[in-house]
Amino acid sequence: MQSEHTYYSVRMRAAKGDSHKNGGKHISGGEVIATFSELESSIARLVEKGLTHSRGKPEFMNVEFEKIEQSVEHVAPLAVHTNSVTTIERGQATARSLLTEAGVHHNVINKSYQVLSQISELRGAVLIDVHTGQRLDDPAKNGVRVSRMDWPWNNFESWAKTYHLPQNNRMKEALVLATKVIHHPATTAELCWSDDPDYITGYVANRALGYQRITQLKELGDEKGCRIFYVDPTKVENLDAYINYLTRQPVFIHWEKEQVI
Ligand code: WAQ
Ligand code: MG
Ligand code: MG
Ligand code: MG
Repeated sequence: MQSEHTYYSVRMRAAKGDSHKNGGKHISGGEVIATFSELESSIARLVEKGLTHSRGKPEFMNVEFEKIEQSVEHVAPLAVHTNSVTTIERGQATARSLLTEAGVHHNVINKSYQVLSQISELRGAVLIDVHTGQRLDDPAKNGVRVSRMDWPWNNFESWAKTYHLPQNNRMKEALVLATKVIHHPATTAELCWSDDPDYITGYVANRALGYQRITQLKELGDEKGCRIFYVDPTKVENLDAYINYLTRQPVFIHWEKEQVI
């Protein structure tokens, strides 16, 4: 059974025109953790995700796996709340007020939206200094891609049933990412909406507020997405250590039934 305790990080990225490095259009990405026996099906699912994406037909795809040497950390999922809104204006106002509640000053929120408006294409997350509003990550890299996180399906399924939430793979992926990112003490909050033209729900996440879905943050058909991590640099030794956590530390989401009353 030794082999079932060995995990592999599996990653996919798909682009159109050329690879991301050479300025291609980001189509899709995906990252999961698999055991050796799950590798084949995990890879097949990621390839299908990239090949059938609403952002278009890829002309470049890279799929890779590598054995994980670090031990996997188990983290409980953030609590999910849904804020239903009927207009983008209400949705964006809700996002701003949740970010304020999370401790992000409105000047910093404004600065981060300015940074966002100057970016045409993202494949990962933008890191914003929560004290100054300055961008911390290297703009040449088009965002930091969080990796090495997953939520075993059975545990996710019983969680979703208990809370009467849809067993929606997109929400699962986003909640897994948000839970991992917020688990780091230097993350103050996250703001996200999809770059997929057919998906307009996004969220604000924070330790105290949990995962706050907002049902409309952009226009249907819009291919511009957003993922911002508001970072407190005084809570980590240096930026490399923070990015290393995001990209290298393996995390499994794990929900315990006993947590429910
Ligand atoms: N690490 C960092 N950034 C990422 C990652 C990742 N693993 N995956 C995606 N991004 C960035 C990237 O810049 C994309 O452009 C942007 O986020 C949006 O990614 O109903 O589907 O995968 O509760 O299109 C949220 C709401 C859905 C789900 C978010 O994002 C719900 C979504 P997408
Ligand atoms: Mg994607
Ligand atoms: Mg995704
Ligand atoms: Mg997308």
